Order: sequence, then structure tokens, then C-alpha cells
Amino acid sequence: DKFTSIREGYTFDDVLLLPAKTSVEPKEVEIFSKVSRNINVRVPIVSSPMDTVTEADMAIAIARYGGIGIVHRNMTVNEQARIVVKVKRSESTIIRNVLTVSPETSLVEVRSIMKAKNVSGFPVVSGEKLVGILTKRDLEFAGKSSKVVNEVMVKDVVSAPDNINIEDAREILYRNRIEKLPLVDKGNRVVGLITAKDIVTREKFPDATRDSKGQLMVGAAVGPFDIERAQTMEKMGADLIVIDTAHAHNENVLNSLKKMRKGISIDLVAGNIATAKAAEDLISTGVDGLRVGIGPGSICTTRIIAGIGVPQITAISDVAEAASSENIPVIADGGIRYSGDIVKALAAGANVVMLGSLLAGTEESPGVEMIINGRKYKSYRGMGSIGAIQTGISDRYGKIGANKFVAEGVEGAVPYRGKVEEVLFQLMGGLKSGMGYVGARTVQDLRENGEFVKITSSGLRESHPHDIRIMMEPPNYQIY
Ligand code: RVP
Repeated sequence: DKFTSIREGYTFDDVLLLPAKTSVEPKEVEIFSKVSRNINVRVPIVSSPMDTVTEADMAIAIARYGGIGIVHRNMTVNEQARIVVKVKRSESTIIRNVLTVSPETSLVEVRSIMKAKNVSGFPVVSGEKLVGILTKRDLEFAGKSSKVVNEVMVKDVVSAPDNINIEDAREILYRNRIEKLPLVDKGNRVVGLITAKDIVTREKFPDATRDSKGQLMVGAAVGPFDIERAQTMEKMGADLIVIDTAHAHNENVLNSLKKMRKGISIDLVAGNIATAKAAEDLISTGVDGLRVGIGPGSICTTRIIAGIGVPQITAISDVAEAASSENIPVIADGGIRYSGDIVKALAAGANVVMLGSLLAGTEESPGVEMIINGRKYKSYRGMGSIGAIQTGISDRYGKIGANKFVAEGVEGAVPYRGKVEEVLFQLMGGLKSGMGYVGARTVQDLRENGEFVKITSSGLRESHPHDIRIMMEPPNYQIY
């Protein structure tokens, strides 16, 4: 009968990692990992493409601290493109599309370009050649007169050759006490711009996930059949496309993935899935990463409404095993509530984890803040919730009929958690601690050698604080 060979599925609360003999101190462990075939990260965290989690601010923060953000798709292609561009432009050590003005440009016009394009100064160019530089400071002293650029710009402009390295550029900026260094070719034509601000920012975030040009990396979610959106995102500078569907193990999706893989040249991560068979079928379409999780999400009701799913530790482990022979990275998506869950997800075989709930409460998430009983919260909702389906264009979860939906998610609020930086610091501290207990020097080591013990409900009860009334809540253990 159907139950003789039935398997048991485990999730985070069903298991613990065995402490092992170790020679690794938490502060020495290495937590770099892979999100997909070609995307390496120094911190194994991906922010979920949800409309209360990842827009520009989140993607910028996550990439600065070493992970990568995936911009959600519950908006038009243009809106999503604008967010991708904002992340890509947020920091770049060398600006290539330099906005310039001419000596005859009026200051009124300069001010309006400054405001519209959010820049604080311009190289001044006459007949293609660099003749001066104009910064906010020069404008401040010019008053409201009808002057033109030529009258207020700095004429003995310091510039550097195009192939200058960042260290030398830094030195020139410092020695001359200037903010902006135009890069010029042999004909004195402006071909780039380095700003002091960008150099300082770069040094402030040594772990940042950057592309070869020094810009922050960012991913974009697209529907499984939306090749056009994927191509637009690539054109706008996205480094990664993440397929966003509740069930990727579907003939039509598989066929579309083959086309999508050929239609773009950046990495393509597909999901969600929860079985080894799905992993094999997805890998055969040529995708570069797998997103695992059917139903573990904190806002997800799929398992209750549709009766399907796989407890997340088992899902991760099954998919990771199928993916290992092809070396395809696995993203564990959903259900992570504490740093210990991250250690377990990686030990089960994931390369990185995707977070929704834990990031939705941060300052950088797009959700709205609210006060409930004197405590600060931020809104958080499933992409299959009525609210998300109605306000957007998401089709992650099937729409049945024109105006009636069968929701597979809920809407609510999570405690406010401060800045992404603080949350990640706590989460990575927990991960490093766990790796120390297991004796894993790297994430790869943890994936290969982490060993689990299965626990009972009394084991779980013993694991949480018990027999105490908690008076002081630490930042990494919250009570709802
Ligand atoms: P969590 O981190 O536990 O909050 O889970 C986030 C994940 O839940 C998302 O990355 C996505 O896979 C899934 N999700 C998003 N919306 C819904 C839903 O409405 N059912 N589920």
C-alpha cells in the first residue's frame, strides 16, 4: 500500500547538528559561498523577491554586506528596471556615463540637471575637451544670478589618465583635496569619473558583492514565461535572473526555462522545487542554480491550502544531493527564523539561504512601519496573499477566475529589527559559532561534514529557553 515505503520528512525543528571535535575558532571560519554557477558571495545570504522585502534599499544593503538581493516582480517591467539601475548606479568606483556641461550652460539649467540626475558636479567640456569642473560648492557661492558655467567653474581642473588604478586615484584626490577626478584619454576627452565619495564607500564595505566594474551585484525575479522581462533586466545591468514560481517542476516551465537559458547570458536560478526529481529535470534545462522550498515560508499557506510540500531540511538535502554531481548551487528558501536554522540549512546541503521574514523587519525593507501595543513592527506579506495578488501583477500563485483568488499566503507584520547590517551581524555570528561547534572551516566543509541528530518534541522544548520568564530579549532571539 501507499504507506509501506513512506518517508519521513524533517524540518529545522526536527534536527540539531552534532558538536564535533574541532580546531576551528568561530572568528577564523570562512563563510564565502556560491549563489549560482558564476555568482560568488562572501556572505551566504540572499534577500527574497517579495514586495515587502526587496527593492533598491534592501538590495544595496545586502550586497554591501556581502550577499545579494533579488528585486521582486510585483510591478511593471519599467519599475523593476528602475530599481535594478538604482542598485547598479549606487556605487561604482569609476563612473562611465559621465554627465558633462558646457561653459555656456546656464546655472539654472545646471541646477535642474543636478536635481533630476542626483549628481553633485560636472566636468565642463568644450568641443569634446575637458576645460573645467563645476561642483555644488561653486554653485553655492554663485547666488541666484543668471550666470553661466564658465563664470563659476574651476578652470585648472585636475584629471588623470583613463587607466589609473584606484590607489593612485585616491592619492591624487587626497593630495589635491578634491572630490572629483575626471579621467581623460590622450585627446583630453572625458571618458570616466572617480569620486572621493565612491572610494570611501568602497573601502567601508570590504565584503561587498561587486561585479568586475566595481558596481554592486543585484538579481531580478521574473515569471517562468517572461523571457522579455528577463532580457530587459539583463540589459539594465542585473547580474542574475531568479525564476519565481511556486512549482517549477512543470512541463511548461521546463520548456520555457530552456528558451530563457538561451535568451540571456547572465546566470539563471530556477525554482521553487522540493524533490530530487525536480532538481534533475531543472538541471537538464541548463539552469545555473536551484531555489528550494515548497511551503516552509513564514507567510505561506500552500501546505495547508493545497496539502502539499516537503519539510525543508529534507527538501534541501534531497535537492542538494541531486545537484551535487553537476555542481549546481542550491538556495534554501523559506522557514528560517533563527541563525541556527541557517547553520542547519547549509549543513543539509544548501550553498546559501534566502530570507524573507528575517529581513522584512529591517529599516531597508519597503514594508510600512506600525506600532502595535507600544512596539514597532513592519508589514510583511506572502506574494500569494490576497493583498499582494490584488495590488500587483504577480502570478506566482495561480489566479483562478477573474476576480476571485485562492490565496496561498497571509498578510501581517514582523517585529522591527533595525538595520540590515545589525541583523546580518547577528545571523553571521550565529553561523560562525555553529561552524566552530561542528569544526567546519568553510561552508563547503559544513555541507560535507555536518552531521545531524533527530530530536523529539521534548528535545525541542529543552532547546528553547525554558522555566524562566525572559525579562531581557537579546537581539538574536525574539519572542512574538
Ligand atoms: P520566510 O523567510 O520564512 O518568511 O519565507 C520567505 C519565502 O516564502 C519566500 O522567499 C518565498 O519562497 C516564499 N513565499 C513568498 N510568498 C509566499 C506565499 O504567499 N505563499 N511564499
